[in-house]
Amino acid sequence: MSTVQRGAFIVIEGLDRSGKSTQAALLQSRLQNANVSVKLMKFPDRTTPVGKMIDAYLRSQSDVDDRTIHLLFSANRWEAVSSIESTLAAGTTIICDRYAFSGVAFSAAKGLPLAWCRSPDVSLPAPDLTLFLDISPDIAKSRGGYGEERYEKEELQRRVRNIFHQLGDELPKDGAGRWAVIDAGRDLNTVSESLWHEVAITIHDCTKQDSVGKLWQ
Ligand code: 2DT
Ligand code: MG
Repeated sequence: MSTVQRGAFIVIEGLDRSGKSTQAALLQSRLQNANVSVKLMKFPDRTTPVGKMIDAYLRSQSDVDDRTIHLLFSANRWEAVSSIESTLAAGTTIICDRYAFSGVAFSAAKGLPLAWCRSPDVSLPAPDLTLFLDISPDIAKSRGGYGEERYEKEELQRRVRNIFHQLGDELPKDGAGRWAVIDAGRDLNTVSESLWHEVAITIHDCTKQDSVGKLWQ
């Protein structure tokens, strides 16, 4: 029996309005054109029962205690783990719009202790590559649609950005599990080219590894 090379687990992180969803879709079609099997995922996944509670909270239709909502965001990732693992094992690359770094950054920016925020996500599948779309909160704000949901406030986004950088600084700049900072204040095509460059390296390297790593352990 021939073994299938596993897919790469690629996460896109960044502030609201940094272009994550647009770039994830561009990356998906570019990979498809290159005959790479690819699946798009996004967290929070608002379609599951847990995701529906998160959605109501984000749209301010419900109030949930800070620690409780944090654990729901984490649960929303854990409920996807078997699907992530089987997708990668089947040779399909995952492009994931937000992940555990958003989980820690937003809750810690609200004032919860960083170590506490991290712990429920420890040992989730570790991304092979995290692309951090870095943008200043004032540029993000000027992109429109800002302020519709909870968390879309400049002062909070500033704190979130700092924590993202702190989390990224702990990760390697090269090799497995690396964190790549992408200047997302540039035009769409330039950003897309940068992402493509990073992704191509990871997909190439990833085929040499057996299984996906575990986050923060
Ligand atoms: P979107 O705008 O991407 O739908 O995100 N968030 C996200 C958290 O607070 N914790 C998490 O674990 C995740 C994945 C970031 C909606 C908001 O939810 C925040 C923005
Ligand atoms: Mg949003």
